[in-house]
Amino acid sequence: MPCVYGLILFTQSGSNERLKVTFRLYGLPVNSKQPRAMHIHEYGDLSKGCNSTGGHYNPLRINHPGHPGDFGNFVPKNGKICQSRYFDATLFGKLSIIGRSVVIHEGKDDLGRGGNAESLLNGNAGRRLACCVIGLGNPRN
Ligand SMILES: *[C@@H]1O[C@H](CO)[C@@H](O)[C@H](O)[C@H]1NC(C)=O
Ligand SMILES: [Cu+2]
Ligand SMILES: [Zn+2]
Repeated sequence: MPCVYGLILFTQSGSNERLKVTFRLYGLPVNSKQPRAMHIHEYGDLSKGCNSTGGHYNPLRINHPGHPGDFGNFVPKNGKICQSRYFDATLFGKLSIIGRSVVIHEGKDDLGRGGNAESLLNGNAGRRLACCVIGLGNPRN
């Protein structure tokens, strides 16, 4: 399994602004164009590695890929994923993602079109390569 490492930065200037997510991930196979799914998972619990982060964070009890942390698929370039995108997840209020986790998967997210029950839960994205807990950063940095 590749050793994926790096940083994911979440910034949102207010509860009515969109969340900007900057991915800087390294360590994927250099010559692979394999799309990798990324999601926010329910628990910030790494006691059994990425396996203890639970399923997708799904506060509104809806189907995949409608979850706030369904980031979709990322195709690495030279083993790296370096990009910023806006998403509907939030750092504010009851639906805050702080304390939850991000998981990058081995495979591609079928975006709910896989034709089975798992597809509407997790997009059949396969094994978990790496994960991290979403914590608070110092605003003065
Ligand atoms: C997590 O689950 C995978 C797949 O079931 C397994 O291969 C792996 O050993 C597990 N890792 C840990 C840390 O439990
Ligand atoms: Cu996931
Ligand atoms: Zn999902």
